Amino acid sequence: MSDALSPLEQRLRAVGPRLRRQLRRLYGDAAVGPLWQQIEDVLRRAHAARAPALVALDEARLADPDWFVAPDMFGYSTYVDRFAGSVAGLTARADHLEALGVRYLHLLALLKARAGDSDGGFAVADYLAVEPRLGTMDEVEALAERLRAARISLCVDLALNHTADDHEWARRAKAGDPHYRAFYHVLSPEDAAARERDLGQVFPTTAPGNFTRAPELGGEVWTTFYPFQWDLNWANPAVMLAMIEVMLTLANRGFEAFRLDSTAFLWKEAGTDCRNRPEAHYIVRALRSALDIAAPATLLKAEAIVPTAFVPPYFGADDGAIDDAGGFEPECHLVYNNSLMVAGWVALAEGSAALPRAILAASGGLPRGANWLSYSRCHDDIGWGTVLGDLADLPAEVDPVARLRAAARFSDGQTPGSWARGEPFQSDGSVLHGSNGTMASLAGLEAAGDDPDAREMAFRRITLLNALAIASGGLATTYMGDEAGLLNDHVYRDDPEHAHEGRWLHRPRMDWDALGSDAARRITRDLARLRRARIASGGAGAPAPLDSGDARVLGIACGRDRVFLNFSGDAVGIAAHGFDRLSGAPVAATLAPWQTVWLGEDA
Ligand code: OTU
Repeated sequence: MSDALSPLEQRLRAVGPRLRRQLRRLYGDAAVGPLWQQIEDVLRRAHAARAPALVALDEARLADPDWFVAPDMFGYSTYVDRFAGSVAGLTARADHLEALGVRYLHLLALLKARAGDSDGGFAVADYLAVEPRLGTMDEVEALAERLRAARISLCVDLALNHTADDHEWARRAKAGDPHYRAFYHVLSPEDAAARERDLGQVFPTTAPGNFTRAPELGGEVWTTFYPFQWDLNWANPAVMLAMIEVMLTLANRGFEAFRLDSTAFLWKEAGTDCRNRPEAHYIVRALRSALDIAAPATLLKAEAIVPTAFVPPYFGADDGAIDDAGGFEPECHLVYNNSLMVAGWVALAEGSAALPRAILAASGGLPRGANWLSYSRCHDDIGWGTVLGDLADLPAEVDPVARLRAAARFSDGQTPGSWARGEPFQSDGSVLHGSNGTMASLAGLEAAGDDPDAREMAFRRITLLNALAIASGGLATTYMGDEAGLLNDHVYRDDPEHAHEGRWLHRPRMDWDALGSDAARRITRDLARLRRARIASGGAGAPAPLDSGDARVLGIACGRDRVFLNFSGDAVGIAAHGFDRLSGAPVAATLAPWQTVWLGEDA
């Protein structure tokens, strides 16, 4: 009977139908039989090879699926080399992460990348090897164990949409192997031109177009991003099989989370912009099902930098438009709340809390065992366009594009009086795209120079945005160097592999000496206070906006507490009384410019 079955067998029975349903939707009934046999074989082998410590983790997390939706969850994201040179160097610096209270560590550019320019590691040459400059997979396995003992979960990127053009699969395709040629999309120049008309541009200035001539393949290969990033053909079941095997192999090395890069782009369909297609969701649900069977401790995190309305389905769906099966089908445990991040910067530029309030209101209703990943900065630009629809829904006299252009210009320091020192990304400033810059440079610390008042205002803005990420309940993740107030780094312009890529502006090397600076001490002190306040509030999970009584002030209910964020440079009166957990003092009737107040319930 069922209790005589091993946990794996039980999960194969319980979750297997969900996985097969995705395969049927993607590849049709006829393909599923043989494919399932192969996948089941991969699942069994992966589970059999899973270390006892990880099997124990599986059981613990199955019993507590909300384990990562906790008030004390706090994340950190970094390039390994920029943080500490190597995996060994990072291991030696783990104490810095522990001191910050980190429970979740996302390592960028860890896997073996393409030779030469690799889009910051997002052109992967071998998913199962560590970038040789950084160390070995054995070292990473030891790091994962070391971190697990400190309750820090290790996350790695799984770039699903593309491989590097020097990945083994691409090399075999170039050598004429039809099995691997079918791993990619190869089109005639005419078909590519026809498709191009429906597609957007992620890197319009440095990598225009979505196709690249590949003479060895006899056509044009689909390259949504850089020409050396070849989009995988997920309509080919062999790609699914290969990627499930990659993912489970990595899970067995001790990675506890995968950041699914560029999830929106996985499925191509003629006549569409090839973003957020229903099949892209079925692919992610298939991966989730495979993990739920063979490595259920492992989290999936979706990176979908798309308009707000398209984002929640990456958590999974019920009987919605993208699911005809009935019953909730989970997708990712974590999804980046990119729109909230963008909204925070728009709010600072406008001195108004209207946009983040709208995004918070649209960010509720999460399924169990799911949470937003909230953040203020990451390794990418701030892409303004994703909140256009949200602005269009707000009552305002100014048209949304004009509003975002104004926010972009402000962030890029082009507006008189702006404190921000960002730079336009993929644009000379004439079209709306993105902005680069570190948290500190965008918030005014660079422009402040030695002026103590201006520095104080910059620190408040930094704390305000950290408060937005933390009080809104998500797994708040700080980007390396922001805790130290690192400023824009212009040296990339001298590096031939990076000079064309403005995002390196905000990917500085960690300055370990700077950690002792006044700026770093102030920022980390405030971060620690925010974290402690959230833990005391008991808040985590879907956000809840609160009426603050003033359009400049964002109110958020966090657990038992109420948090108020003044996005303006004005002193604003609030009708709140009690005790501020951040300052440890009674709350004044007036919020100072850019002040954050965290009102404890036990006030
Ligand atoms: C992701 O980003 C990564 O975070 C980028 O660093 C990579 O360049 C890119 O994928 C290709 O692997 O489209 O929805 O700054 O927001 O490129 C995912 C632009 C993406 C990024 C965008 C992004």
